[in-house]
Amino acid sequence: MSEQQLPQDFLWGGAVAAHQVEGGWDQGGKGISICDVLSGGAHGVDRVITDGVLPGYSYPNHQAVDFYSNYKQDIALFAEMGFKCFRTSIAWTRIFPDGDEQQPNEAGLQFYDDLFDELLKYNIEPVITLSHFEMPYHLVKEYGGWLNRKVVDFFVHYSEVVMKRYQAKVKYWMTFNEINNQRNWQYPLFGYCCSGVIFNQHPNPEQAMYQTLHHQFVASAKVVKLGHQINPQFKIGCMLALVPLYPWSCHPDDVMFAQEAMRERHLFGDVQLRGYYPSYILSEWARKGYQIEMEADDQQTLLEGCADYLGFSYYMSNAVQAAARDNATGDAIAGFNGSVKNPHVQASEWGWQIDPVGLRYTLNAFYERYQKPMFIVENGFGAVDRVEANGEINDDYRIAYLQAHIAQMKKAVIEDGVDLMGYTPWGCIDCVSFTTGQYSKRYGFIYVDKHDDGSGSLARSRKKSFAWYKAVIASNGEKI
Ligand code: P53
Repeated sequence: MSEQQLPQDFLWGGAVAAHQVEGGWDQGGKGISICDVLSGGAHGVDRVITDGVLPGYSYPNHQAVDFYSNYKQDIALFAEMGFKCFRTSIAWTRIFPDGDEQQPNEAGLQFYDDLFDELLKYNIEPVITLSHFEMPYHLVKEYGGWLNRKVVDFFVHYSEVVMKRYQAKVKYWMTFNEINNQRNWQYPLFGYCCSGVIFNQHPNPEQAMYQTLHHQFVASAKVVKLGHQINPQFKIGCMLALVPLYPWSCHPDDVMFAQEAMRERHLFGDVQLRGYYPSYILSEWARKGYQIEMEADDQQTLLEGCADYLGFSYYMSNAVQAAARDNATGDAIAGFNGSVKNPHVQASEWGWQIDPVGLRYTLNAFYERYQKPMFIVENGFGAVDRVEANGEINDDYRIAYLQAHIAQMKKAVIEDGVDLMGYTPWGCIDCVSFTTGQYSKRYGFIYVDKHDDGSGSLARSRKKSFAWYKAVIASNGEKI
């Protein structure tokens, strides 16, 4: 590698998740997943978690952008942009519709065989998340989600089936998408989508959150270990939402408070990449009197199942202030205690604070901490796009956002020496927003004609950013 360039094998690509693009929610023997019971919302209007699929609600994930039927055409467009990899997830409910079966659903397995073959046809590496907010609804109703230890075995069984089946097709895996979102337990959607648990419904919500997490940490470690036995070439990562929490000021109280607040991020990497619970969390549990149930060999399991790399999403930074430490807003994005608006950065229409330098800062902070390869598996700009009379979509704002972030990413790799595997912008094709359920919050290089009221032809078209990103990849990031 020349010192001025990104590595030649750098994995440029794009990212989505099964439930946000596939649709076909009841096709091919698929079971109901937790995102099939989420209504549509908007900025400031929460999605409703309904008790099963009910009449009178609209469920945007049921159809999404119908990638289930259109994946061949969509992958051809990814190939046209020059993708080296494509990140998506396997919908657990296509493989085990209820989650607690012994035998998998062959039609679901075949679907992903075909999908991966289509990618490999163009030399696009699949990068696969095992659990991206789409656990079987049955496991929530019957078992209470991940708070129940039995779910560990169901997940390990599912993971074993798919890792064995696709061992010759998929090399890059991740266990749980944004496992740390549920740390914001005040906001029901996060606990529900990460784990199928609404923490506020438990007498001690925070303790329930840590117990739930413990089960996922153990499951993640078991899957990493098992995956390496199935195919020693596998690279299995953890996946965190990395929103750095800056100190509001250089007042020592703010700096100390920001360090404490960052434990809301660090805990997850500390356990999954180092293999043990850090001292600060053990002290917190002792101080609060929390009893987290663990089995005798769990500590050994965590040590033996350290993830190979840190996959992460980066969209924004946040700031925290010691004096505001008791304000928990319960807000989806800035819901942490002490969160305050940063006056030095702009925000998107949805209030996500735009901070490209924060990406370089994050890459360095986490590389210094773990010394393991990193992979930016989500980054992007959710915006309303306008189709011109001539059909063009001039998304210069999206190009500007990605350009600025890629420039900082290059500094982190080239000037700072961070070991970075690749970059997959989020929602490379327009898809259903996770937090709001909207179609109108778009991220794609590829526009999909689909709207919040459910109308639209589902036709695909190339935005201005499509040609721009194609040139970025072709020049390995030289031309941005
Ligand atoms: P939407 C918070 C902070 C960073 C990333 O989100 C986040 C969140 C919300 O959990 O989520 C990721 O569609 C998530 C994707 C999601 C994407 O961000 O609400 O992994 O599933 O679509 C963008 O704009």
